[in-house]
Amino acid sequence: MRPPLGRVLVIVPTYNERENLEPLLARLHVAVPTADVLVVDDGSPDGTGQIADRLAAADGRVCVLHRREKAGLGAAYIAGFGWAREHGYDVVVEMDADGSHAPEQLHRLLTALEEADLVLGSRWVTGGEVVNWPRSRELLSRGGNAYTRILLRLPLRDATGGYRAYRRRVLDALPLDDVASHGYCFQVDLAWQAWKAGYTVVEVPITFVERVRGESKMSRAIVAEALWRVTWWGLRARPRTRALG
Ligand SMILES: Nc1nc2c(ncn2[C@@H]2O[C@H](COP(=O)(O)OP(=O)(O)OP(=O)(O)O)[C@@H](O)[C@H]2O)c(=O)[nH]1
Ligand SMILES: [Mg+2]
Repeated sequence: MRPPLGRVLVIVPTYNERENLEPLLARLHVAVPTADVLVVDDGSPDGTGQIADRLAAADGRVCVLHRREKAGLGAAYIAGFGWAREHGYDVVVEMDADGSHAPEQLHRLLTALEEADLVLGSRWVTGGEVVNWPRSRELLSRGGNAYTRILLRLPLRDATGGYRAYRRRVLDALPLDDVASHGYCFQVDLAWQAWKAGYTVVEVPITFVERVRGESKMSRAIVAEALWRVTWWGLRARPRTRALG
């Protein structure tokens, strides 16, 4: 039976996630058997794309979008969103491949989406938590979110997180072709645009577990991009906000 929300597509972007993809999809199929999956692989040198093809051949719920080279998380999701729209999905979920986003908690996001347009899995609301993060990483995430909240006046605790569920109408309305953000700020960008457009954005607590296998793609460049873009958006929006207020 389909959930009342309609057809659900979980997009999983991958770059060198050879050890993580198969166990993640196995967990997802158990947790939400009605959800379909789109793996968006950016030509992973470690063969993740071939593993995804094998999983797709064995299970009709899985499809793969192969992209030639590593072009960043944002671009992978934009391509995945386009695919979801072409294939008529009603709900689109973002989920990392590394196991940090528990498929077992997806039902929380989908339940909340019944009363919302965009649901963010949040580490920094009551009940949310992070497992196995060094203090430095926690400070970076909390600090980045506080900066975003203040500068953009965006009333969200975890706008940088990447475990979320969109209703199709939000993706239809946002100017996805113009989104230039790559890393974490891609997540901020979409949450901010959805919120500015008047959509209902809610947060539900999640338990985020640091990756156990494979390498992080987090880099100084990703943090720097988030910092300058959020600062730029905030400064650009401020005079207008004041003039309106
Ligand atoms: N297709 C694609 N996927 C990417 C790219 N960069 C990262 N990913 C995937 O995006 C997800 C998040 O990347 P991670 O490396 O886990 O980044 P992170 O969660 O911020 O960092 P850690 O907490 O250290 O794991 C993972 O599924 C990655 O494989 C990219 O350029 N292209
Ligand atoms: Mg990760």
